[in-house]
Amino acid sequence: MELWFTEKQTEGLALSLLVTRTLHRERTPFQDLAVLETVQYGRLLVLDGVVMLTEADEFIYHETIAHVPLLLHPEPRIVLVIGGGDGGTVREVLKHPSVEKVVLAEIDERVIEASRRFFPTLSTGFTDPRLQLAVGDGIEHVRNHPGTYDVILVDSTDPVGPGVGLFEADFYRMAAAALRPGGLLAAQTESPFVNRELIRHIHKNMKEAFPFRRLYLAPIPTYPAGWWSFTLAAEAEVNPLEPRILPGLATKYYTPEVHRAAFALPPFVAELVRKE
Ligand code: AG3
Repeated sequence: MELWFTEKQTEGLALSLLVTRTLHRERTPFQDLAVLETVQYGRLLVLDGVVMLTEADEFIYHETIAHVPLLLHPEPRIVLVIGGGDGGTVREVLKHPSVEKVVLAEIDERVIEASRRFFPTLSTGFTDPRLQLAVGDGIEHVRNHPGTYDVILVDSTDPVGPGVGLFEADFYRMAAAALRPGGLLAAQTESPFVNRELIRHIHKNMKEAFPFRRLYLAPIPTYPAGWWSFTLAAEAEVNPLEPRILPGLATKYYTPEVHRAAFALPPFVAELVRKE
């Protein structure tokens, strides 16, 4: 008998992966957590029935959310990752020699534990002395740390369950206040193909706290519609097309050319975030 995991991505769209084994399943205090072995994409991390990552395509997402803002900042030293308990984003951030400290504000400790056990290639950063775990609410964390961070990365779930507040104007206001002068925020902002109204809504919510916002794109095969957006946000204008070059940065997706290409928006996507 074949066992298929299916994420219902929208009312009328689903992604299915053939599963050979359930490696782990638990009800954490926050959500339903599963680790499955798939035929096509290796191990799969699922929270509340939603794909968080697979071993096969996680590098695209994690390199894109981390290297784009870190290489646009002149010298990122203190970095905050909100969510991202799997460690993939932290792994990428730690590739930057200028980074002295990364704080991981993940609300669900069980995600960190599951990644340590089942995703050794993602959780490599958990033993790095530059990493500080701040298990708890990311919103509370930014509220309590004004003027602290060079870069904030919002590696959240979709805006349902524990992740909702991370898409609201109040959060963006506090996140902007948690940045040091010249600081940058980058957030995952859902699919430009099937979450169009949501992207408009997010940018509207960001507007007041972050006068400068730029959408950028990457293909993520296991996320809704296979095509994803991120948003770079800052208080003042930055030129997103001139990343620093970091010699020796080991990546499988990110290059300076891919970086520049990520900011090229087809008209039907640009229209979502056009200033009124
Ligand atoms: N990022 C999860 C993005 C949301 C995916 N949405 C979906 N499959 N419907 C967090 C996990 C990677 N660190």
